[in-house]
Parts: sequence; C-alpha cells; structure tokens
Amino acid sequence: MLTRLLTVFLFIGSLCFLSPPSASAQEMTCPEHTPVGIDIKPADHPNKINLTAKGLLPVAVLTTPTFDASQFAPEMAHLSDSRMAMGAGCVGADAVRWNLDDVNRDGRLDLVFFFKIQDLNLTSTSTEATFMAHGSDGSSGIHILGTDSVQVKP
Ligand SMILES: [Ca+2]
Ligand SMILES: [Ca+2]
Repeated sequence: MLTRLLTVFLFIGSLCFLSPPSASAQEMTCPEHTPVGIDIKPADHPNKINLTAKGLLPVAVLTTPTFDASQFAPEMAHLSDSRMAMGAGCVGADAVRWNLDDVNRDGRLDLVFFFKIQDLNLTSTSTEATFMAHGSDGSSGIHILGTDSVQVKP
C-alpha cells in the first residue's frame, strides 16, 4: 500500500517536473523584431481577401528611409491573423516565393512575398494580418514584422 502511494506520488511529481518552465515557453515566441511597413495587395485598398479563392496573396514589404527591403535576404516568412500572431510562436501561412518590385512607384525597390490563400489562418472576423520574416540584411540576421488591415470574405 505504501509502495503504491509512493509510486503515485512519484508519478505526479514527475509530471510537474516535466511541465515546461516559463523560460522555455518564452523561447517559443518570435524573437525581437524590426518594425516595417507592409502593404497587403499592393495598389489595392481595402485589402479584400476571398478565402475560397485559389491563388496567391501578395504582401509587399516597403522600402522606407529606415528599412531597405532590397537589401533584405529572406529565409522564411509568415502571414497570420494578428490575433494569433503574437504569443503563439511563428504561426500562419508560409511564403511560397518572393521577388523585388517597386509596388508604390517611389523609385525604390520593395520586396513582395506571395502566400497561398488556402494556407491563411484568417477568418470572417479577421480585421488585421501580421507579417513576420526572418533573414539577413547583409551582415546580421534580423526579424521583421509589420501589420496591415484586411477585409475577409468568408
Ligand atoms: Ca493594400
Ligand atoms: Ca517602392
């Protein structure tokens, strides 16, 4: 009887021990980021998204006086409903490709990412989408993050 109690006690003890401490939970979230300006569906406003549409959604990272998108070499990029973007790690759709294009015709190249509409985690109640990318700006690795409004057609 005593042995059984001890076994149960040890079992519960090991469960508590195995539950992740807060430090490792923090490592799961996205690291420090550089804020950037983005434009979902460049040249279009409002940014209407039809979730049943097949195809790609373009998201431009704009070159500004503080961020040169043409010097950013991406390794991975995500687009997520802003309500889920923070705190739950890097969630959402993965970019399928990207290319340089001056989407706002200001003479400076912007970086346009494409996401499969079917991969998006947006819903009919989504009002904002957050873009996150990891890459390097020549010398060091950086994370960039930007948010734009969306109008979702379910
Ligand atoms: Ca737009
Ligand atoms: Ca531009």
